[in-house]
Amino acid sequence: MTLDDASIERLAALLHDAEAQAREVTKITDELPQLTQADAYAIQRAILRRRQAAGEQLSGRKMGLTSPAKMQQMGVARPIHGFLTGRGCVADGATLPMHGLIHPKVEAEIAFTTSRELRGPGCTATEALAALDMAYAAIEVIDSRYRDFRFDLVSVIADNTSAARYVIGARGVPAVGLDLRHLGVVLEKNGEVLATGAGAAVLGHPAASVAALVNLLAEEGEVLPAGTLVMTGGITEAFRVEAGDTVRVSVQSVGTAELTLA
Ligand code: OOG
Ligand code: MG
Repeated sequence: MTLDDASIERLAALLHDAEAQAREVTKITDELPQLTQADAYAIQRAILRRRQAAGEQLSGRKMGLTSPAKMQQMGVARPIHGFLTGRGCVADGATLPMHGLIHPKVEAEIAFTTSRELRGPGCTATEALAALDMAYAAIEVIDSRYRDFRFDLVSVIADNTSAARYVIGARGVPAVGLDLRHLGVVLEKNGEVLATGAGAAVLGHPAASVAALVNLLAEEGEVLPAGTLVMTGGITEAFRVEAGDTVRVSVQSVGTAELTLA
């Protein structure tokens, strides 16, 4: 199915408004089961245009469903990408009000900035690795706009891969010299360990996630500019959070990121 422009705008408005009003909606493939992945990315781009028109700035890119734990938890086994805007950025250690969110979950991630432009198709993990600048511990707060946080590949792509808020550790380290596959990652809530993992959980190597992003962007005729912030995807399954919870992600040799929900 190739959606006409009016339908793309209608579905973008539906998901944009659901996000703005913190309201659940029925997943869009219930109404339109033939929607394709290309249709879904067209809806996602239309949401980005709406948000830019409202004054938001693109602040980075994210990959999702890049680890076995996430693929299993959500029942979707293909990596996807979404966008980040400045409105979603929460300072390391800050308090985030639950107000404005529907049913948030947190994820432990490794984030990077890039030092040179990357172009697909055919971008390799080795090329992506050479373009990494700084590495950071990160927390992603995901918040599907779909009822009961249930979706399929096409629906979640259109919903900007459940992106809601994100925390990048205040201090990062240069990525060069890090053994990214073997970096230990610990996700804690209120001082208790919820889950642990390693960099290799992310498509075998976190740089492979950056390369996959570049190749997905190429399908849409886009490049990854130098200086882009990239979140590479949840390393463990995601966990529900409630007001009063403090979440901390520690990435070995890299740093920490912390968030309190209120
Ligand atoms: C989709 C977004 C997944 C990740 O890091 O895997 C994601 C979802 O699970 O709601 O951000
Ligand atoms: Mg994520």
